[in-house]
Amino acid sequence: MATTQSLSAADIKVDQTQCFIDGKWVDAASGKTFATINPATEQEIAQVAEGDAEDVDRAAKAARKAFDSGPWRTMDARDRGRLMYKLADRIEADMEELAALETLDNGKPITESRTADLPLVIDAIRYYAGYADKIHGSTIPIRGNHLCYTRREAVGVAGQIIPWNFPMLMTAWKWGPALAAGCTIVMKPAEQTPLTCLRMAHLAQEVGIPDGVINVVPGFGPTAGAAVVKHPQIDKVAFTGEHRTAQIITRDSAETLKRLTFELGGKSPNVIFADADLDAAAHGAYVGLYLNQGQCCCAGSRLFVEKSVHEPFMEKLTALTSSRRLGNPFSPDTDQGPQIDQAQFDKILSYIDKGQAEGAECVQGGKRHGDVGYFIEPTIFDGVTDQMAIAQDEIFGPVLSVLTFDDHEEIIRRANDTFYGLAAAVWTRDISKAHDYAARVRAGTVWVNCYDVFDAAAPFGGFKMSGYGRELGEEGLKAYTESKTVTIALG
Ligand code: TXE
Repeated sequence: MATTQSLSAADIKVDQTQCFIDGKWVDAASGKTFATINPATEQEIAQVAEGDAEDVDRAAKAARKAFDSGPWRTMDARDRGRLMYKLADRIEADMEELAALETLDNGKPITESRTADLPLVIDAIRYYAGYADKIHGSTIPIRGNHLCYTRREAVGVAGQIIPWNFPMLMTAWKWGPALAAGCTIVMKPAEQTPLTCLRMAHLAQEVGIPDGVINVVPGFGPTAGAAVVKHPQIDKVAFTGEHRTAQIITRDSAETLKRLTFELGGKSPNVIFADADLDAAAHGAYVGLYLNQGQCCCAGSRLFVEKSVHEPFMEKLTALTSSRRLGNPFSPDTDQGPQIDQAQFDKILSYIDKGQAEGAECVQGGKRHGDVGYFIEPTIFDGVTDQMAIAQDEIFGPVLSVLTFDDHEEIIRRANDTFYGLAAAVWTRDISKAHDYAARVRAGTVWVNCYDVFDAAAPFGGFKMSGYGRELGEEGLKAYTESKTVTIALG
């Protein structure tokens, strides 16, 4: 393969485009395919099998068999862990190729694929591999002459539905705990970005993860996704995406009472107090919003700046934003690639129009970049007020809303004035202020004097409409287990 210096879309091999069911690569039962598009060029990369209910049914039956009759759940837990370590090693060995495939399908800059996505993917799988043989219950002293203990057992077949913003990372965050717990998997990757998930399935087979343990059915949400949600042999659904889709999933899964975990959107408040290190805070605000073209569920898209430092802070932030280089995601100098597709591109531009119409001041960007590919200039709106659409809605693009505040009590109230609750951040040198904010802000993750710090060991998930359940860490693992209580009469 060419080095990333000279890499272009034509150099990247796209070998897996079919459904992966019971260890076999197969066309969709309908024979239908759909195009996956390179968002930097708007050109088709490949045709991919368009799975539907029939394919999901075959995948669910294969996963059920692999769970009920083994070998996965019945395998020595330490051997399961060993296969997961092998998968992580295999991904590491193919890191350059996987990073390039991710950049091709998603548009994210190659430097980010290589230095952020891939290392986090490998870390998540290794972290959970280490858990495989450490999942256990406890003994409980109950009344009478009894021995009572709990077992932590795999929940069964896990249906996993993921979005397009971090395709490989979302695959790893979902496969890691499921595999460690002994679950088998039916995954539906996002229709915009199926390629790296399919490549990972190929690598899983190569390292010896048994047939039927991991099944991947590419396709669309209302067809393949809905079939996963409704399938009676699937025990749990783990979903990352929009809250409206989660509401549909909740309704569709009611019949079979699936265990559900949801990681949804956000409108995360990033609060800069006047006593903060303003250089660090400006950098945190910049990364916290623009990372991944602004397509992060935890993007710090409501930036609150204490009024007394608004001017110097904005100077630093706009200087950083002006230095941002947009363009070919395969260039190692590129900071920002295209948005994922036409629909997201149109949605973001419509919010830029709304911001202008509502009277916010667009101090940077605000337009399409170039005339090919879904590129949008990094955009900053100043003078935003709480009720404007750009302060309320998840834009999921490189559009930052700047608001100002005067005091501590006011900012706690305003930070919480959203129906989301995924993440929040605060920048201050005052430890009491930081602790008070961390305790009172209603969000699943709070960053103090930092942003976007992720670790496979630290739980991640939302309050309110940002979801329920947690991914990562021990809590993420528990979501793939059931607790069983065993009571034995003694004599
Ligand atoms: O999400 P969807 P979309 C937010 C973000 C974005 C908006 C729309 O604001 O602008 O959602 O993005 C599958 N049954 N986030 O339309 O539709 C779908 O095929 C079962 C935040 O891409 O939620 C895909 O695999 N599955 C978010 C996955 O759900 C269904 C990341 C996500 O798609 C389905 C992405 C159905 N009825 C978007 N309908 C985050 N939290 O990071 C769709 N899907």
